Amino acid sequence: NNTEDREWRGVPLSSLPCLSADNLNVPDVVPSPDHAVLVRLPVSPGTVPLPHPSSHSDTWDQCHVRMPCSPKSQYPKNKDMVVPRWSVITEALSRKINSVEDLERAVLEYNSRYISKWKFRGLHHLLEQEFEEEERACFFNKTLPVMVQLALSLPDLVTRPPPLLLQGTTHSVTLSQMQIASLLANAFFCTFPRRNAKGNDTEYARYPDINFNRLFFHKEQRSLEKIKCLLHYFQRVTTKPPTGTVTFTRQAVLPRDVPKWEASRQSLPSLHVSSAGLIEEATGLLQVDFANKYLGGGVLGLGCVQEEIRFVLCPELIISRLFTQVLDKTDALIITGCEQFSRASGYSSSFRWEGPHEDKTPMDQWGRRLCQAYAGFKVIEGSGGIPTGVATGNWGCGAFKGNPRLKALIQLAVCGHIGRDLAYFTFGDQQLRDDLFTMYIFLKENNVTVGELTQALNHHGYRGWSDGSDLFQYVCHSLGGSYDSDTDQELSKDSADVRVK
Ligand code: AR6
Repeated sequence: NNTEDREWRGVPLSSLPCLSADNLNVPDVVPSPDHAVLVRLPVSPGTVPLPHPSSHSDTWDQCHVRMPCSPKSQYPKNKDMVVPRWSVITEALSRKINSVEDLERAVLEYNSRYISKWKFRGLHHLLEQEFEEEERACFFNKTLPVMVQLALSLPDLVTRPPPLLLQGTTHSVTLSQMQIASLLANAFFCTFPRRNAKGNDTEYARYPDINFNRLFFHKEQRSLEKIKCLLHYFQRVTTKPPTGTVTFTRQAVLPRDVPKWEASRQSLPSLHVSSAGLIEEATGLLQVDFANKYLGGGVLGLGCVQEEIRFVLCPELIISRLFTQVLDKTDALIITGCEQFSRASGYSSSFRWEGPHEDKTPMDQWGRRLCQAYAGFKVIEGSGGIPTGVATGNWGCGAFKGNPRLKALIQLAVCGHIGRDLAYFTFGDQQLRDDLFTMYIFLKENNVTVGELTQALNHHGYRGWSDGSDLFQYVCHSLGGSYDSDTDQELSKDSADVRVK
């Protein structure tokens, strides 16, 4: 069909290499000092993986998640007596919970320091005012009791604490979806110790929040919609246990391994640029998370943009917050295998939960869905197959107020350097789609390398051309094109017509 009528430019999306049974561009799941596999291998398709080791083995130190069920987690019952905190948790959650007040009371029994601080106003509003009586009854009588069981099965399901993914290290953790569900149920009941205290000198100051108390506080509609996504997730995993696994890989690039971008002689990748479609719809590509350095950003607060929305549609992503120390500039987190449970519409304040999503993405032999969410583009060592294309968009250009034209060219250069194709979703912006495509044609026709493009971008920065509106014009000019600044008429040296923006 006619290019002008299409919502996309460049190569068709289907031509980009993607994850599939024929292209397993993911590393194998092999236990090693750098890969903690908490399930027993091999896993058999369609059955819930068994935990590994088979009986509980506790570790309570600074390199592992401090588990709520560890006997070392103590709680001052009164002035004179300290008891295992897990026994207080078990007792509090084993009583029948009929209302949000009951839930709040139970949670505060083992978080008594926060009695005057935590208020589950949002959860109250949703369950007691927005939900129909039937939905409310279903939650308190059916879903919640099974969620309690799921949370209290933690010592049987997660038989050793996951290691912390520390800054500067390359390390993976593989968990079953059911183990994640149990950990998330604990986050829902706010059982994780040492994760509530604030302040720079606290043990977990450099980790994201994990207990859900903050999410339950907010009454804004977008927060209630996020809670709906999470309640739907719990309803699903408590009625039909998921059978897959998920691998979380923290990948650190050492300073000496950071590419010399300006010297790169790689050519630019193939480009698909579209004003329609969303990153998460690009099945099989590496789906970029516009991440906060505290992974998940405001997912458990008021945040409701790309990252937070992705995290509530695929709640297993949230568990990365339990063990991922704040990301550094050259760190990436790669999550392979998560499932999407919900559908949604809108964005930010118009975000709405729209109902269940059946995720049909196929799995690999370890039960991981062939879906990867990336906060970084590097190919993981040990991955077979052809590097899959990257699905991305206006990274850094919403909450972080960056310039989409600059961010698009940076991502184009990075993909070129590492040999991945690029699918760029402009989130409805047709002008950006057309400008980017025209710029790309100019770069390709002039055989501009990654290094030359990077030099032009860096030079632009040094010269203080910072408002960005003239970036493509500048890049074109500095790479040998010419333009007439009076008429805004842009001509490349090979007379490609670059529309000026
Ligand atoms: N698919 C394609 N493009 C999208 C999508 C999507 N699903 N969602 C949004 N966009 P933003 P940032 C486009 O603001 O500036 C969070 O709190 C849309 O044009 O999420 O990097 C994180 O935790 C949007 O304006 O990314 C961080 O703290 C643009 O992408 C912070 O925000 C940028 O989306 C990151 O902010």
